[in-house]
Amino acid sequence: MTSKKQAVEDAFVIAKERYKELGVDVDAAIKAADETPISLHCWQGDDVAGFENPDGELSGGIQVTGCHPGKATNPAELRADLDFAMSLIPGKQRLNLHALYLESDQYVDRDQLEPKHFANWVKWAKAKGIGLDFNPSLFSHEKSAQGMTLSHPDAEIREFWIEHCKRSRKVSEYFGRELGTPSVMNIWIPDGSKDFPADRLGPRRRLMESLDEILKEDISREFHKDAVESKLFGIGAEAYTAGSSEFYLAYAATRNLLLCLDAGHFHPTEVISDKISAVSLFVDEMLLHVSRPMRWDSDHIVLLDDETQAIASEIVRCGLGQRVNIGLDFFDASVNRIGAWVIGTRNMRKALLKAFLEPTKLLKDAELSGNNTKRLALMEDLKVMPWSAVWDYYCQQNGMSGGIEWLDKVETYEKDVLLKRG
Ligand code: RNT
Ligand code: ZN
Repeated sequence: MTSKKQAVEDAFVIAKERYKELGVDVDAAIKAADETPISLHCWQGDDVAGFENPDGELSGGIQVTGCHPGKATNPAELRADLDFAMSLIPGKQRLNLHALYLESDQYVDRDQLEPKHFANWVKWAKAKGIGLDFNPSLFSHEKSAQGMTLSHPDAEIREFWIEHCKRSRKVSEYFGRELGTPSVMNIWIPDGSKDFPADRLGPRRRLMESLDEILKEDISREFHKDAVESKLFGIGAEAYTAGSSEFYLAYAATRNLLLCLDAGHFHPTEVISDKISAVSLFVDEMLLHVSRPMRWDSDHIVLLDDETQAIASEIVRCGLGQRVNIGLDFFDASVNRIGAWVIGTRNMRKALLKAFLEPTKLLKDAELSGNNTKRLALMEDLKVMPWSAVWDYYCQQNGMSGGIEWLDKVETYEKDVLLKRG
């Protein structure tokens, strides 16, 4: 009987032949998929709680549901869980941190944040050889309780959040300097209104002015990059959000910032895969929050579904690998949180591999020559090409299985580690 390892290799050889017929260089595709960084979001590990005030309430119109036991309750636990999750996912990874995940013996308010509060994260990232990304946290705080931060009519409250964002840029710059890879810092604010506002312009003007103030100091892109994230609505901000799509698209384009596209932040039939090409013509770089909205901005775990595939395919077809930063943004507390990271991140990586395995030129040639029958036939045929044999081989090369062998390990970890947490 052939060993499992041999079977994976045999299937790979056959798959390679099939792709060769289409002119696809499988080894190059594996390499490209492997080297595309995916930034894991720390907040899947503890339901967006963080360490500033772990018992505080999550607010700002976002919601985590579920009560699966064993969430990380301190930095050591979160890093252990991340180490474990990351060991089950192939390819280049980064970690995306929120300001809430600071470490200090005393309470540190948001306007007091300093790079030193993240020294342990930097040490950890250095040891792993990965980059860090960052986010100021403008929610879960008494000064955001009215659902307004940078657009608040009270100048004192705006000042507080401006200071928080300025300090966050310093933390982000510190990440970039220490780790030798720029940190992408994403500003998302919950600002909005539950019911129809009388003034839609005022908050947007104040938001624009606050952002301009935050961005005053020039920081080299070698270390730090600023991104802004739009949103259609939030819980309690159903009628209006100050930072809408038009607002931030124009803002990013005029201030030379990165635009963050979150898959759950648009009208239900709108998809970010269709926005990437358009935005690429006017904005240098993008950040993606790959997520899965279900009926609303529900932040479900990323699936290998049509939209995840379309996002990856757009990045590859448009040749935007260097200009699109891939981040994840989902939080599900109804399943094992490490399993959530592993499933969602592996799905993103699978989508990238499938995208790189595509004979893009064949498709585009068919389209250009007006042969849309061939285009459709090819696209459909690609769905049943043996990409999973390539995936299995790729995982095997990385010392892991392409299937769900990781699940046994996660279940053991749950029993031995997670369920023993207080
Ligand atoms: C909220 C935004 C934002 C957050 C994270 C925690 O709707 O998507 O990106 O999910 O910053
Ligand atoms: Zn997001």
